[in-house]
Amino acid sequence: MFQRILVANRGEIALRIFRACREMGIESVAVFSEADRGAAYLDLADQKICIGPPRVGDSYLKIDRLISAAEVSGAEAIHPGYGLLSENAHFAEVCRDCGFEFIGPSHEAMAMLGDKNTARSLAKKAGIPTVPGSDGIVENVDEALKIAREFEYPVLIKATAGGGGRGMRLAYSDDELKTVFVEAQQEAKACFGNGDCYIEKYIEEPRHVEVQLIADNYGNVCHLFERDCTMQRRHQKLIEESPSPHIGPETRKKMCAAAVKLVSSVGYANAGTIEFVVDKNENFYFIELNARIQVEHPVSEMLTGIDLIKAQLHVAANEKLPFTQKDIQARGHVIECRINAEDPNFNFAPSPGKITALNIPGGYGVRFDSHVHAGYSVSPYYDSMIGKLICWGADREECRRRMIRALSEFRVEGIKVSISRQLDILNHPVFINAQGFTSFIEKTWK
Ligand code: MV4
Repeated sequence: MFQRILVANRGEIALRIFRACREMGIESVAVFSEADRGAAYLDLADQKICIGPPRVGDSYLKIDRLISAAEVSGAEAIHPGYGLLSENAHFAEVCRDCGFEFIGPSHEAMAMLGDKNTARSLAKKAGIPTVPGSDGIVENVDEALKIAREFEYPVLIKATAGGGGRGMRLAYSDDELKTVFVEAQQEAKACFGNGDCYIEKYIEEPRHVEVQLIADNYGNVCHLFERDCTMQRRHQKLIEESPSPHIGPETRKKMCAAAVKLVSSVGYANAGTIEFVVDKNENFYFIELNARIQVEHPVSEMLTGIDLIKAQLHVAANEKLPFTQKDIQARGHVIECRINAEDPNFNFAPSPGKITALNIPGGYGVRFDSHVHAGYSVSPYYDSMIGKLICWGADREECRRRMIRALSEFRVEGIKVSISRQLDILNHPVFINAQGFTSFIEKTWK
């Protein structure tokens, strides 16, 4: 196992990794920008190195500075966290070429599965249900029209270099398709440097369900069941839960088996998440694979009792997974609410500033993963998420009530937070009766 790991990230996920390292007797190295200088969470690492000015492009995304920090600190491995460079295959390759273990999948697997069209083809080849649609990249509008007529509207145009909702366009008719197809290609070219798009039939009233996976270098692949992420606003997940209330045990079994089969078929190692859309008849379809640890990983940890960050470190150190699938049992129900420094009465606009007072909820079955504290200044330079409130309950209703109680205890002064909307959702009959789909929030609240 490693003696020292550099965490190429910031905030709550950096702290999450420092903590796992501390428990494993591994030294951790923090990096920070000038905007994060003095943040208390940095002192929970064993070393901290300034890597530049506040803008991520001048600090947290600077591969040369991260590698230099790893070099001078004597780190043997680098954990990318999520976001930032976590799915940048070039960064993973540079880490390896410079003699550092990248704590994640190989850069080859990352590049292959990060291309959405390739991932879709690999899923098809592995016999995983995929959405009806084009057989590969669609070159022009005429081809797009032919495919849309074959699979019937509405259809989704997706950028192969996109993901997470970026570079997606919906079309309900030939006229719409003629416009949005070109727009999608142009946006993808501008955003990702690759304008290639493919087309899928749009699964209406979709539920978004993803399966957590962890695989080692010896062919052992385990799932930690699913997470339901249907409660989203503009592709920002607000509430995640497990088990999903939208699928039954049979669908769960098939979905988790499909996820394991796909990852086993492509020789993927470390943590990953396979995303599916589920229609109202519980049919599920492969959408994409996320080759990183995700924000919502604590949901799966609280459901199964498995520490995913520690599992990642074991895999990266070329050890076998310290558990097998039969050791992994789901117990109870888990709900996670992301706590964002955003003003729900001001269209969720970011609300940076100094936290002058903070009361963090607690009690049985309540976990708060956060790097903030009273006196901490939420920076305008970075993502507005200041923490994640995760609750466990013996069943969904106990868990829902516990989350409502915990959110109601949460007190913060100096910034606005997005809690009121989450309380609205948790108290809404559509959520309580699990009748929601991905557009529920945007359709219910303006
Ligand atoms: C879909 C879909 C319905 N049909 N694909 C969006 C980003 C990526 N993570 C998966 N996404 C979807 N792909 C087909 N063929 C529904 C989603 C989806 C979604 C779409 C529009 C607006 C919000 C959404 C939230 C979750 C999933």
